Amino acid sequence: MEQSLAEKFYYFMKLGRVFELRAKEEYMKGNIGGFLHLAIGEEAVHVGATIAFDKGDIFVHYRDHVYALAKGIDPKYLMAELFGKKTGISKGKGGSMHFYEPSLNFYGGNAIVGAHIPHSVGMAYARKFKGENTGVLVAFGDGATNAGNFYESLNLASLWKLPVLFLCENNYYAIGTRIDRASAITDIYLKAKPYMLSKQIDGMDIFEVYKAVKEAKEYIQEESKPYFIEAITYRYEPHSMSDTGNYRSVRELEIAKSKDPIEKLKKSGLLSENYINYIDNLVEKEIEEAVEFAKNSPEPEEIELYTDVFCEVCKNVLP
Ligand SMILES: Cc1ncc(C[n+]2csc(CCOP(=O)(O)OP(=O)(O)O)c2C)c(N)n1
Repeated sequence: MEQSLAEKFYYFMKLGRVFELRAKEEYMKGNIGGFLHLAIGEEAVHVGATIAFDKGDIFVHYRDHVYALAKGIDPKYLMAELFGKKTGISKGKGGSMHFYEPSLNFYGGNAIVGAHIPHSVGMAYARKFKGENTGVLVAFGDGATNAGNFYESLNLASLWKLPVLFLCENNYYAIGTRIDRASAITDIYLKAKPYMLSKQIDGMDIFEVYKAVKEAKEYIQEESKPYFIEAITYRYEPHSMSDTGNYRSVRELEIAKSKDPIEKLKKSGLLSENYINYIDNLVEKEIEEAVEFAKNSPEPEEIELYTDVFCEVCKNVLP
């Protein structure tokens, strides 16, 4: 059990890292436009949580690539989305921040900080109302927990006993602002404590993330109550491609990288050298194919500018 899980973790963390390193390269070449937020260093949280949450609904912020890959979306369609191509997972219209695949219960990719937290609570309400018991997970950064809608969401989820797991990725920064310059409470899980069960975990250890999310999922489903996890993590890259990242010292980065989740998993002794080499080669090949697919895909047609912009069903809501 441990070994097969470890193998799955390694595959998805490596896939995520190679996907993002390649996306960075293609961005520098001008093949990808708009924003690009990388999650390199945070893979244990993104992969561990997604796999542990299994078939439930997942809402994430703009740092969405690794979550989408771990949810099982083909890297080809994700890379094509970054390239703005018709074959992209959101028809090439959303780009990096708007991956979306409702058939896999993956609801983005959201660009506005914290805006998806109330959406996830709405989804949990709808699921409960319909008697569906799959659970909802919402992931966001530490910066998002300073916004008003974060507290409104905790309040309603607690008041209405909704099965939602709030997952905060505390990577210490909101763009270039360090957590202690923006938040009066820096142990983020304490912000949720008055509302629900809440804990802090090591987000660089994928087994710890997996175990905590799995237990939380069982709890929210069985009790129909919300739960909060703060995962301590770190992003190695600047906030986005347009950020120089010069607000962090070389030493700070070195310390963070010494806790690398992929290296940590390798050292667990659960993976054979053969398996690691096999996956390393496989992932390089998969990402190469994804880039070729993206390059060779057509641009969206002009008419796409007008599709999926307004909700057709909603037209009938107002008289
Ligand atoms: C409502 C809103 N305000 C500001 C921004 C600009 N912005 C984009 S990301 C970001 C920082 C958010 O940091 P955090 O929630 O910690 O997530 P992280 O990027 O660290 O993963 C800000 C201020 C935005 N997108 N939306």
